[in-house]
Amino acid sequence: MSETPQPSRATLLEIYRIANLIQRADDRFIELIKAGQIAPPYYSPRGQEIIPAAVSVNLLPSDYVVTTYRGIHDQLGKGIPLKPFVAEFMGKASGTCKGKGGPMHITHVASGLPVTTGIVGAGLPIANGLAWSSQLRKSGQVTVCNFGDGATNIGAFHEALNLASVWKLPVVFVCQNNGYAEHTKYEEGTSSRTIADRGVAYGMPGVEVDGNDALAMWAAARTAVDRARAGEGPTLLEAKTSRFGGHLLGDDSHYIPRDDMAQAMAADPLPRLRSWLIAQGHATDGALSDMERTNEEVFEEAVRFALDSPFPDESELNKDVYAMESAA
Ligand SMILES: Cc1ncc(C[n+]2csc(CCOP(=O)(O)OP(=O)(O)O)c2C)c(N)n1
Ligand SMILES: [Mg+2]
Repeated sequence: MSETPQPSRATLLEIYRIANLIQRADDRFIELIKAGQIAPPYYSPRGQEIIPAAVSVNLLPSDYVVTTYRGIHDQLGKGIPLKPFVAEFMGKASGTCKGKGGPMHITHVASGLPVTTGIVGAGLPIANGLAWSSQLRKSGQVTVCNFGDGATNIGAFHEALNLASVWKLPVVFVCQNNGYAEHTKYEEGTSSRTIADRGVAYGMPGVEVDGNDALAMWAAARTAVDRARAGEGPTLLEAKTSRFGGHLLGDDSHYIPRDDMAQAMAADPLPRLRSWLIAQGHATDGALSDMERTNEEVFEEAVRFALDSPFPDESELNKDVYAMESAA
């Protein structure tokens, strides 16, 4: 674990609680899919939980988070309410988007989650728009924009970083570098040694950080969020992490060397954080077990709520989809 600055004990426990909730959600979604109870396309964030957990404890409820199809960790980190979250994942009428977003487009404006996109790189210019709006309104809100390493080879990434820097937008770009874009290994698709270097090219701090180290991730996020909130402009964080499986559930990940996968899983950041919290005297094993049990119970309640909810009615098909001209 890295050294200073140090988050409070309460913050560390909150990071663990969020990361454990993400893991619980991920395990349960995979179980439900494998049992044939639901059949969504599923892009697991397993291995990447620490990033949103450590970023989100630095955010205010009014701040914005933009994410992608691999986004349940970011949504849970931002504090999306569990029942309508799980219902949206299952495409149910009681979901945050009335079942019309589905697993890849879970949004919830009230939680500060206005955009979840399946288009690689598309979130960045939209995040700039949100940040620009905050800047014009002088609202003090910060926008965190999450995306993968593959997204940094899309034109929109470069245009967005340039404009955010020129206009000193209050945005934190968080590249969750899991080493793969679908089946393509980082080195085979990306020319620069690090993604962080690309931030420097656009005149903003480009920070490489171990996204699996809760303290390092928390400190990097805190600096970037503070900088954005103070009106000093954007930061690009490159959070190094690992994907514990294929691109989506059902992909056997044959293209990832078995040794690499085994090594990543052996360094699972969650048990590492758990043992560290106990060793440092921040929590007892019993207290963490209680926390894990509570996460399991509240998540299970949300699963039951979602399974029992109906799908949207046919009459909902065109509602909230097109901007209709008023008949009056
Ligand atoms: C513009 C665009 N091109 C291609 C795709 C197909 N696609 C979906 S996910 C993905 C890989 C993205 O990798 P990365 O940005 O590293 O994110 P990760 O899946 O690793 O989180 C690709 C190429 C897409 N959705 N959008
Ligand atoms: Mg990736």
